[in-house]
Amino acid sequence: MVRNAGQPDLYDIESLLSEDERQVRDAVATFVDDRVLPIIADCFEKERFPSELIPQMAELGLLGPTLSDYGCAGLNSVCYGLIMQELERGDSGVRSFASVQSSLCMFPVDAYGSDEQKQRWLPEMARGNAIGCFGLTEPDGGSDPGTMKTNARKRGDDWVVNGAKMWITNGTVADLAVVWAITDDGVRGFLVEKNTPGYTTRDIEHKFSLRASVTSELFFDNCKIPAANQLPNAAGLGAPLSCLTQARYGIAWGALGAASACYQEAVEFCRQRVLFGKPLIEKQHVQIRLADMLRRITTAQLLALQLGRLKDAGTMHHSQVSLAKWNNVRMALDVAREARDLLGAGGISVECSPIRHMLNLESVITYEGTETIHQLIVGREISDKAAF
Ligand code: TGC
Ligand code: FAD
Repeated sequence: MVRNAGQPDLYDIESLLSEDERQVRDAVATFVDDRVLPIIADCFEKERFPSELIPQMAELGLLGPTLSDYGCAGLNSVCYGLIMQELERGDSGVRSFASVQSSLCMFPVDAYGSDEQKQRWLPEMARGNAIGCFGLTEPDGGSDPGTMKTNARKRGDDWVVNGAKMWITNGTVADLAVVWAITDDGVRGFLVEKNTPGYTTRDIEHKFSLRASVTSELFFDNCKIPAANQLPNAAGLGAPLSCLTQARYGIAWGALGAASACYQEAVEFCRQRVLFGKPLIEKQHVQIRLADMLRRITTAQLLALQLGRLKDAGTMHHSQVSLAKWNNVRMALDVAREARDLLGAGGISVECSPIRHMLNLESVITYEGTETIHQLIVGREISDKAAF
Protein backbone atom coordinates (compact mmCIF):
# COMPACT_ATOMS: atom_id res chain seq x y z
CA MET A 1 0.00 0.00 0.00
CA VAL A 2 1.44 3.34 -1.05
CA ARG A 3 1.51 6.01 1.68
CA ASN A 4 2.45 9.63 1.35
CA ALA A 5 3.27 11.79 4.34
CA GLY A 6 1.07 9.70 6.60
CA GLN A 7 -1.88 9.43 4.19
CA PRO A 8 -2.96 6.16 2.54
CA ASP A 9 -2.76 6.61 -1.25
CA LEU A 10 -4.41 3.69 -3.05
CA TYR A 11 -5.27 5.78 -6.11
CA ASP A 12 -1.83 7.40 -6.55
CA ILE A 13 -3.12 10.86 -5.77
CA GLU A 14 0.55 11.74 -5.36
CA SER A 15 0.87 11.71 -9.16
CA LEU A 16 -1.89 14.35 -9.41
CA LEU A 17 0.04 16.83 -7.27
CA SER A 18 2.70 19.23 -8.53
CA GLU A 19 6.20 19.23 -7.10
CA ASP A 20 5.42 22.47 -5.21
CA GLU A 21 2.27 20.96 -3.72
CA ARG A 22 4.19 17.88 -2.52
CA GLN A 23 6.90 20.04 -0.98
CA VAL A 24 4.40 22.14 0.94
CA ARG A 25 2.61 19.03 2.21
CA ASP A 26 5.86 17.33 3.24
CA ALA A 27 7.08 20.39 5.16
CA VAL A 28 3.83 20.55 7.13
CA ALA A 29 3.85 16.77 7.66
CA THR A 30 7.32 17.02 9.20
CA PHE A 31 6.18 19.87 11.45
CA VAL A 32 3.20 17.79 12.61
CA ASP A 33 5.33 14.68 13.23
CA ASP A 34 8.06 16.57 15.09
CA ARG A 35 6.17 19.29 16.95
CA VAL A 36 2.47 18.46 17.19
CA LEU A 37 2.19 14.71 17.73
CA PRO A 38 4.61 14.55 20.69
CA ILE A 39 2.56 17.05 22.74
CA ILE A 40 -1.00 16.92 21.51
CA ALA A 41 -2.40 14.15 23.75
CA ASP A 42 -1.19 16.06 26.80
CA CYS A 43 -2.68 19.33 25.50
CA PHE A 44 -6.00 17.60 24.87
CA GLU A 45 -6.01 16.07 28.33
CA LYS A 46 -5.10 19.35 30.04
CA GLU A 47 -7.45 21.44 27.87
CA ARG A 48 -4.54 23.57 26.65
CA PHE A 49 -4.05 25.20 23.24
CA PRO A 50 -0.35 24.78 22.27
CA SER A 51 0.34 28.45 21.53
CA GLU A 52 4.08 27.68 21.44
CA LEU A 53 3.44 26.27 17.93
CA ILE A 54 2.32 29.64 16.51
CA PRO A 55 5.81 31.06 15.70
CA GLN A 56 6.80 27.96 13.74
CA MET A 57 3.48 27.85 11.92
CA ALA A 58 4.09 31.47 10.93
CA GLU A 59 7.66 30.71 9.87
CA LEU A 60 6.41 27.86 7.67
CA GLY A 61 3.99 30.30 6.02
CA LEU A 62 0.86 28.51 7.27
CA LEU A 63 -1.00 31.70 8.26
CA GLY A 64 -2.78 33.30 5.29
CA PRO A 65 -0.85 31.08 2.87
CA THR A 66 -2.97 31.89 -0.20
CA LEU A 67 -2.56 35.68 0.06
CA SER A 68 0.15 36.97 -2.22
CA ASP A 69 1.15 40.17 -0.42
CA TYR A 70 1.82 41.22 3.16
CA GLY A 71 4.55 38.59 3.65
CA CYS A 72 2.27 35.69 2.68
CA ALA A 73 3.29 32.83 0.41
CA GLY A 74 0.72 33.15 -2.42
CA LEU A 75 0.11 29.39 -2.54
CA ASN A 76 -2.73 27.82 -4.52
CA SER A 77 -5.87 26.35 -2.95
CA VAL A 78 -4.68 22.76 -3.26
CA CYS A 79 -1.62 23.68 -1.18
CA TYR A 80 -3.94 25.31 1.34
CA GLY A 81 -5.98 22.10 1.48
CA LEU A 82 -2.88 19.96 1.94
CA ILE A 83 -1.77 22.22 4.82
CA MET A 84 -5.15 21.72 6.51
CA GLN A 85 -5.00 17.97 5.88
CA GLU A 86 -1.62 17.65 7.58
CA LEU A 87 -2.47 19.94 10.50
CA GLU A 88 -5.64 17.99 11.23
CA ARG A 89 -3.69 14.73 11.08
CA GLY A 90 -2.17 16.24 14.22
CA ASP A 91 -5.37 17.58 15.78
CA SER A 92 -8.54 19.37 14.67
CA GLY A 93 -7.75 22.09 17.23
CA VAL A 94 -4.46 22.96 15.55
CA ARG A 95 -6.17 23.03 12.15
CA SER A 96 -8.97 25.15 13.64
CA PHE A 97 -6.45 27.73 14.80
CA ALA A 98 -4.98 27.99 11.30
CA SER A 99 -8.42 27.97 9.61
CA VAL A 100 -9.73 30.80 11.74
CA GLN A 101 -6.60 32.90 11.34
CA SER A 102 -6.38 32.39 7.56
CA SER A 103 -9.89 31.83 6.21
CA LEU A 104 -12.06 33.62 8.72
CA CYS A 105 -9.87 36.60 9.66
CA MET A 106 -7.14 37.31 7.12
CA PHE A 107 -9.49 36.51 4.21
CA PRO A 108 -12.19 39.09 5.17
CA VAL A 109 -9.59 41.78 5.95
CA ASP A 110 -8.04 41.15 2.52
CA ALA A 111 -11.36 40.80 0.65
CA TYR A 112 -13.41 43.52 2.37
CA GLY A 113 -10.94 45.74 4.25
CA SER A 114 -9.51 49.19 3.51
CA ASP A 115 -5.85 49.58 2.51
CA GLU A 116 -5.09 50.87 6.01
CA GLN A 117 -6.75 47.84 7.62
CA LYS A 118 -4.81 45.47 5.35
CA GLN A 119 -1.46 47.17 5.99
CA ARG A 120 -2.04 47.28 9.70
CA TRP A 121 -3.24 43.72 10.28
CA LEU A 122 -2.21 41.31 7.53
CA PRO A 123 1.59 41.37 7.97
CA GLU A 124 1.22 41.00 11.75
CA MET A 125 -1.28 38.17 11.35
CA ALA A 126 0.97 36.36 8.84
CA ARG A 127 3.83 36.58 11.37
CA GLY A 128 1.57 35.23 14.11
CA ASN A 129 2.06 38.41 16.14
CA ALA A 130 -1.65 39.25 15.93
CA ILE A 131 -4.26 36.52 16.43
CA GLY A 132 -7.77 36.77 15.04
CA CYS A 133 -11.20 35.38 15.87
CA PHE A 134 -14.45 35.42 13.89
CA GLY A 135 -17.71 36.23 15.65
CA LEU A 136 -20.83 35.18 13.78
CA THR A 137 -22.64 32.58 15.96
CA GLU A 138 -24.92 33.83 18.73
CA PRO A 139 -26.35 32.11 21.80
CA ASP A 140 -29.85 31.85 20.25
CA GLY A 141 -28.80 29.67 17.31
CA GLY A 142 -25.87 29.53 14.93
CA SER A 143 -27.46 27.89 11.90
CA ASP A 144 -29.51 30.97 11.02
CA PRO A 145 -27.08 33.91 11.24
CA GLY A 146 -29.48 36.06 9.19
CA THR A 147 -31.50 36.55 12.40
CA MET A 148 -28.54 37.78 14.47
CA LYS A 149 -29.31 40.14 17.35
CA THR A 150 -25.90 41.75 17.79
CA ASN A 151 -26.40 45.23 16.42
CA ALA A 152 -24.35 48.27 15.45
CA ARG A 153 -25.84 51.76 15.52
CA LYS A 154 -24.22 54.85 14.05
CA ARG A 155 -23.34 57.53 16.63
CA GLY A 156 -21.60 60.47 14.96
CA ASP A 157 -18.66 58.98 13.03
CA ASP A 158 -18.49 55.93 15.29
CA TRP A 159 -20.48 52.76 15.69
CA VAL A 160 -21.88 51.42 18.95
CA VAL A 161 -22.12 47.64 19.14
CA ASN A 162 -24.32 45.68 21.56
CA GLY A 163 -24.87 41.93 21.79
CA ALA A 164 -23.04 38.65 22.30
CA LYS A 165 -21.34 35.94 20.27
CA MET A 166 -20.88 32.37 21.41
CA TRP A 167 -18.67 29.37 20.59
CA ILE A 168 -15.93 31.55 19.14
CA THR A 169 -12.59 29.85 18.42
CA ASN A 170 -9.57 31.84 19.72
CA GLY A 171 -11.91 34.41 21.33
CA THR A 172 -10.01 35.10 24.56
CA VAL A 173 -6.57 35.01 22.92
CA ALA A 174 -7.45 37.16 19.91
CA ASP A 175 -5.97 40.60 19.34
CA LEU A 176 -8.61 41.22 16.70
CA ALA A 177 -12.20 40.02 16.46
CA VAL A 178 -13.94 40.11 13.07
CA VAL A 179 -17.50 40.71 14.30
CA TRP A 180 -20.69 40.63 12.25
CA ALA A 181 -23.58 42.84 13.40
CA ILE A 182 -26.93 43.98 12.04
CA THR A 183 -27.24 47.68 11.15
CA ASP A 184 -30.01 49.78 9.59
CA ASP A 185 -28.47 48.76 6.23
CA GLY A 186 -28.23 45.03 6.92
CA VAL A 187 -25.27 42.94 8.11
CA ARG A 188 -21.88 44.67 8.35
CA GLY A 189 -18.42 43.57 9.53
CA PHE A 190 -16.33 45.29 12.21
CA LEU A 191 -12.75 44.89 13.41
CA VAL A 192 -12.95 44.94 17.20
CA GLU A 193 -9.59 45.26 18.90
CA LYS A 194 -8.68 43.62 22.18
CA ASN A 195 -9.11 45.95 25.17
CA THR A 196 -11.72 48.12 23.43
CA PRO A 197 -13.94 49.46 26.26
CA GLY A 198 -17.25 47.58 26.35
CA TYR A 199 -15.76 44.45 24.74
CA THR A 200 -15.13 41.45 27.01
CA THR A 201 -14.49 37.75 26.46
CA ARG A 202 -14.80 34.57 28.50
CA ASP A 203 -13.62 31.01 27.85
CA ILE A 204 -16.06 28.14 27.47
CA GLU A 205 -14.61 25.35 29.60
CA HIS A 206 -15.32 21.66 30.29
CA LYS A 207 -15.59 20.71 26.62
CA PHE A 208 -15.29 17.03 25.68
CA SER A 209 -14.29 18.06 22.16
CA LEU A 210 -11.57 20.33 20.71
CA ARG A 211 -9.93 20.45 24.10
CA ALA A 212 -6.65 21.67 22.55
CA SER A 213 -8.44 24.72 21.13
CA VAL A 214 -9.68 27.90 22.80
CA THR A 215 -13.46 28.43 22.50
CA SER A 216 -15.02 31.60 23.92
CA GLU A 217 -17.93 33.95 24.34
CA LEU A 218 -17.70 37.59 23.24
CA PHE A 219 -19.78 40.36 24.86
CA PHE A 220 -20.43 43.87 23.53
CA ASP A 221 -21.87 46.41 25.91
CA ASN A 222 -22.17 49.83 24.24
CA CYS A 223 -18.84 49.07 22.63
CA LYS A 224 -17.66 52.08 20.58
CA ILE A 225 -15.99 51.15 17.27
CA PRO A 226 -14.37 53.88 15.16
CA ALA A 227 -15.70 54.21 11.60
CA ALA A 228 -12.18 53.29 10.38
CA ASN A 229 -12.71 49.80 11.89
CA GLN A 230 -15.74 48.95 9.78
CA LEU A 231 -14.95 46.66 6.84
CA PRO A 232 -15.89 49.09 4.04
CA ASN A 233 -16.54 46.54 1.32
CA ALA A 234 -18.62 44.01 3.28
CA ALA A 235 -22.36 44.52 2.73
CA GLY A 236 -24.96 41.91 3.64
CA LEU A 237 -24.93 38.33 4.90
CA GLY A 238 -23.08 37.21 1.77
CA ALA A 239 -19.84 38.68 3.21
CA PRO A 240 -19.59 36.44 6.30
CA LEU A 241 -20.94 33.49 4.29
CA SER A 242 -18.14 33.97 1.75
CA CYS A 243 -15.63 33.60 4.63
CA LEU A 244 -17.36 30.37 5.64
CA THR A 245 -16.89 29.04 2.11
CA GLN A 246 -13.11 29.44 2.52
CA ALA A 247 -13.03 27.76 5.90
CA ARG A 248 -15.41 24.93 4.91
CA TYR A 249 -13.17 24.21 1.93
CA GLY A 250 -10.22 23.77 4.30
CA ILE A 251 -12.25 21.55 6.63
CA ALA A 252 -13.12 19.21 3.73
CA TRP A 253 -9.36 18.59 3.43
CA GLY A 254 -8.64 18.64 7.15
CA ALA A 255 -11.04 15.74 7.74
CA LEU A 256 -8.81 13.59 5.51
CA GLY A 257 -5.95 14.08 7.93
CA ALA A 258 -7.95 13.08 10.99
CA ALA A 259 -9.37 10.02 9.19
CA SER A 260 -5.96 8.92 7.90
CA ALA A 261 -4.42 9.14 11.37
CA CYS A 262 -7.19 6.89 12.75
CA TYR A 263 -6.97 4.44 9.85
CA GLN A 264 -3.16 4.11 10.08
CA GLU A 265 -3.33 3.53 13.82
CA ALA A 266 -6.01 0.85 13.39
CA VAL A 267 -3.99 -0.95 10.67
CA GLU A 268 -0.85 -0.97 12.84
CA PHE A 269 -2.78 -2.26 15.84
CA CYS A 270 -4.43 -5.03 13.80
CA ARG A 271 -1.02 -6.14 12.51
CA GLN A 272 0.33 -6.44 16.07
CA ARG A 273 -2.68 -7.83 17.93
CA VAL A 274 -2.80 -11.64 17.89
CA LEU A 275 -6.15 -13.20 18.83
CA PHE A 276 -7.36 -16.75 18.29
CA GLY A 277 -3.88 -17.66 17.01
CA LYS A 278 -3.61 -15.03 14.24
CA PRO A 279 -2.97 -11.31 13.87
CA LEU A 280 -6.27 -9.46 13.67
CA ILE A 281 -5.33 -8.16 10.21
CA GLU A 282 -5.65 -11.71 8.84
CA LYS A 283 -9.30 -11.98 9.89
CA GLN A 284 -11.84 -11.59 7.12
CA HIS A 285 -14.13 -9.33 9.11
CA VAL A 286 -11.29 -7.03 10.16
CA GLN A 287 -10.11 -6.77 6.54
CA ILE A 288 -13.62 -5.82 5.42
CA ARG A 289 -13.75 -3.08 8.06
CA LEU A 290 -10.33 -1.71 7.11
CA ALA A 291 -11.19 -1.93 3.40
CA ASP A 292 -14.35 0.06 4.04
CA MET A 293 -12.37 2.73 5.89
CA LEU A 294 -9.93 2.95 2.98
CA ARG A 295 -12.80 3.15 0.46
CA ARG A 296 -14.27 6.11 2.31
CA ILE A 297 -10.92 7.88 2.70
CA THR A 298 -9.99 7.37 -0.95
CA THR A 299 -13.25 8.73 -2.35
CA ALA A 300 -13.00 11.71 0.01
CA GLN A 301 -9.41 12.37 -1.14
CA LEU A 302 -10.53 12.51 -4.78
CA LEU A 303 -13.46 14.77 -3.88
CA ALA A 304 -11.19 17.22 -2.03
CA LEU A 305 -8.61 17.33 -4.81
CA GLN A 306 -11.17 18.01 -7.54
CA LEU A 307 -12.77 20.68 -5.32
CA GLY A 308 -9.34 22.29 -4.97
CA ARG A 309 -8.76 22.22 -8.73
CA LEU A 310 -12.17 23.90 -9.26
CA LYS A 311 -11.29 26.52 -6.65
CA ASP A 312 -7.96 27.24 -8.30
CA ALA A 313 -9.73 27.51 -11.67
CA GLY A 314 -12.14 30.05 -10.13
CA THR A 315 -15.22 27.93 -10.90
CA MET A 316 -16.00 26.44 -7.48
CA HIS A 317 -19.57 26.95 -6.20
CA HIS A 318 -20.37 27.03 -2.51
CA SER A 319 -22.82 24.12 -2.83
CA GLN A 320 -19.87 21.96 -3.97
CA VAL A 321 -18.05 22.99 -0.80
CA SER A 322 -21.10 22.00 1.24
CA LEU A 323 -21.22 18.54 -0.29
CA ALA A 324 -17.49 18.04 0.38
CA LYS A 325 -17.66 19.33 3.98
CA TRP A 326 -20.65 17.08 4.67
CA ASN A 327 -19.16 13.98 3.00
CA ASN A 328 -15.62 14.28 4.30
CA VAL A 329 -16.42 15.14 7.91
CA ARG A 330 -19.06 12.38 8.09
CA MET A 331 -16.48 10.01 6.58
CA ALA A 332 -13.85 11.03 9.14
CA LEU A 333 -16.22 10.69 12.08
CA ASP A 334 -17.31 7.20 10.95
CA VAL A 335 -13.70 6.13 10.35
CA ALA A 336 -12.64 7.44 13.77
CA ARG A 337 -15.42 5.54 15.54
CA GLU A 338 -14.58 2.35 13.63
CA ALA A 339 -10.87 2.72 14.45
CA ARG A 340 -11.66 3.35 18.11
CA ASP A 341 -13.61 0.11 18.25
CA LEU A 342 -10.88 -1.91 16.51
CA LEU A 343 -8.39 -0.79 19.18
CA GLY A 344 -10.48 -2.45 21.87
CA ALA A 345 -10.30 -1.16 25.43
CA GLY A 346 -6.98 0.57 24.78
CA GLY A 347 -8.86 2.70 22.26
CA ILE A 348 -10.47 4.71 25.02
CA SER A 349 -7.09 6.01 26.22
CA VAL A 350 -5.96 9.51 25.30
CA GLU A 351 -2.71 7.81 24.21
CA CYS A 352 -4.58 6.47 21.16
CA SER A 353 -5.48 9.10 18.60
CA PRO A 354 -8.87 7.78 17.30
CA ILE A 355 -10.87 8.72 20.39
CA ARG A 356 -9.33 12.22 20.42
CA HIS A 357 -10.06 12.66 16.71
CA MET A 358 -13.55 11.21 17.18
CA LEU A 359 -14.38 13.66 19.97
CA ASN A 360 -12.92 16.56 17.98
CA LEU A 361 -14.92 15.61 14.92
CA GLU A 362 -18.12 15.97 16.93
CA SER A 363 -17.38 19.71 16.84
CA VAL A 364 -16.17 19.69 13.25
CA ILE A 365 -19.45 18.14 12.07
CA THR A 366 -21.34 20.91 13.91
CA TYR A 367 -19.30 24.02 13.22
CA GLU A 368 -18.98 25.77 9.89
CA GLY A 369 -22.55 24.65 9.16
CA THR A 370 -23.99 21.49 10.69
CA GLU A 371 -24.32 18.37 8.58
CA THR A 372 -28.05 19.11 8.21
CA ILE A 373 -27.38 22.65 6.97
CA HIS A 374 -25.01 21.32 4.29
CA GLN A 375 -27.52 18.67 3.24
CA LEU A 376 -30.14 21.41 2.91
CA ILE A 377 -27.77 23.64 0.91
CA VAL A 378 -27.30 20.76 -1.55
CA GLY A 379 -31.07 20.15 -1.45
CA ARG A 380 -31.68 23.79 -2.38
CA GLU A 381 -29.26 23.40 -5.29
CA ILE A 382 -31.23 20.38 -6.57
CA SER A 383 -34.71 21.83 -6.08
CA ASP A 384 -34.24 25.60 -6.27
CA LYS A 385 -36.30 25.70 -3.07
CA ALA A 386 -34.83 26.48 0.36
CA ALA A 387 -36.08 23.99 2.99
CA PHE A 388 -34.13 25.38 5.96
P1 TGC B 1 -29.00 33.11 1.76
O1 TGC B 1 -30.16 33.86 1.21
O2 TGC B 1 -28.76 31.72 1.31
O3 TGC B 1 -27.66 33.94 1.44
C1 TGC B 1 -27.52 35.32 1.68
C2 TGC B 1 -26.54 35.86 0.64
O4 TGC B 1 -25.29 35.17 0.77
C3 TGC B 1 -24.98 34.44 -0.43
N1 TGC B 1 -24.41 33.15 0.01
C4 TGC B 1 -23.12 32.85 -0.01
N2 TGC B 1 -22.06 33.50 -0.47
C5 TGC B 1 -20.85 32.92 -0.36
N3 TGC B 1 -20.66 31.71 0.20
C6 TGC B 1 -21.71 31.02 0.70
N4 TGC B 1 -21.50 29.84 1.28
C7 TGC B 1 -23.00 31.58 0.60
N5 TGC B 1 -24.23 31.16 0.97
C8 TGC B 1 -25.09 32.13 0.60
C9 TGC B 1 -26.29 34.29 -1.17
O5 TGC B 1 -26.09 34.16 -2.55
C10 TGC B 1 -27.00 35.58 -0.80
O6 TGC B 1 -26.43 36.62 -1.58
P2 TGC B 1 -27.37 37.81 -2.13
O7 TGC B 1 -26.41 38.67 -2.90
O8 TGC B 1 -28.42 37.15 -2.96
O9 TGC B 1 -27.92 38.47 -0.90
O10 TGC B 1 -29.04 33.21 3.34
P3 TGC B 1 -29.95 32.44 4.39
O11 TGC B 1 -30.20 33.40 5.50
O12 TGC B 1 -31.10 31.80 3.69
O13 TGC B 1 -28.97 31.32 4.98
C11 TGC B 1 -28.64 30.23 4.32
C12 TGC B 1 -27.77 29.27 5.20
C13 TGC B 1 -28.63 28.50 6.16
C14 TGC B 1 -27.12 28.33 4.21
C15 TGC B 1 -26.68 30.08 5.98
O14 TGC B 1 -27.27 30.87 6.93
C16 TGC B 1 -25.66 29.16 6.64
O15 TGC B 1 -24.70 28.76 6.02
N6 TGC B 1 -25.84 28.82 7.98
C17 TGC B 1 -24.84 28.10 8.73
C18 TGC B 1 -24.05 29.07 9.58
C19 TGC B 1 -22.62 28.64 9.81
O16 TGC B 1 -22.06 27.82 9.09
N7 TGC B 1 -21.95 29.24 10.78
C20 TGC B 1 -20.57 29.01 10.99
C21 TGC B 1 -20.00 30.03 11.95
S1 TGC B 1 -18.23 30.17 11.89
C22 TGC B 1 -17.68 28.73 12.54
O17 TGC B 1 -18.36 27.80 12.83
C23 TGC B 1 -16.21 28.66 12.72
S2 TGC B 1 -15.60 27.19 13.31
C24 TGC B 1 -14.00 27.57 13.06
C25 TGC B 1 -13.00 26.60 13.42
O18 TGC B 1 -12.65 26.52 14.63
O19 TGC B 1 -12.46 25.95 12.49
P1 FAD C 1 -28.37 25.31 16.16
O1 FAD C 1 -28.29 26.22 14.99
O2 FAD C 1 -29.20 25.71 17.30
O3 FAD C 1 -28.84 23.87 15.65
C1 FAD C 1 -29.31 22.85 16.54
C2 FAD C 1 -29.71 21.61 15.73
O4 FAD C 1 -30.75 21.95 14.81
C3 FAD C 1 -28.56 21.06 14.87
O5 FAD C 1 -28.60 19.67 14.86
C4 FAD C 1 -28.90 21.58 13.46
O6 FAD C 1 -28.38 20.76 12.41
C5 FAD C 1 -30.42 21.51 13.51
N1 FAD C 1 -31.05 22.41 12.53
C6 FAD C 1 -30.76 23.72 12.33
N2 FAD C 1 -31.54 24.21 11.35
C7 FAD C 1 -32.33 23.21 10.93
C8 FAD C 1 -33.34 23.08 9.92
N3 FAD C 1 -33.68 24.13 9.16
N4 FAD C 1 -33.95 21.89 9.75
C9 FAD C 1 -33.61 20.82 10.52
N5 FAD C 1 -32.64 20.87 11.48
C10 FAD C 1 -32.02 22.05 11.67
N6 FAD C 1 -19.00 30.10 15.38
C11 FAD C 1 -18.41 31.27 15.01
O7 FAD C 1 -19.07 32.21 14.58
N7 FAD C 1 -17.06 31.41 15.11
C12 FAD C 1 -16.25 30.44 15.57
O8 FAD C 1 -15.02 30.60 15.63
C13 FAD C 1 -16.84 29.21 15.99
N8 FAD C 1 -16.08 28.22 16.53
C14 FAD C 1 -16.68 27.11 17.06
C15 FAD C 1 -15.91 26.17 17.77
C16 FAD C 1 -16.53 25.07 18.33
C17 FAD C 1 -15.72 24.10 19.12
C18 FAD C 1 -17.93 24.85 18.15
C19 FAD C 1 -18.58 23.63 18.71
C20 FAD C 1 -18.68 25.77 17.46
C21 FAD C 1 -18.08 26.92 16.93
N9 FAD C 1 -18.83 27.90 16.30
C22 FAD C 1 -18.26 29.08 15.88
C23 FAD C 1 -20.29 27.80 16.28
C24 FAD C 1 -20.85 26.92 15.17
O9 FAD C 1 -20.73 27.52 13.92
C25 FAD C 1 -22.30 26.62 15.51
O10 FAD C 1 -22.28 25.75 16.63
C26 FAD C 1 -23.06 26.00 14.36
O11 FAD C 1 -23.22 26.91 13.32
C27 FAD C 1 -24.46 25.48 14.81
O12 FAD C 1 -25.12 26.44 15.57
P2 FAD C 1 -25.76 26.03 17.01
O13 FAD C 1 -24.71 25.33 17.77
O14 FAD C 1 -26.34 27.25 17.60
O15 FAD C 1 -26.89 24.98 16.67
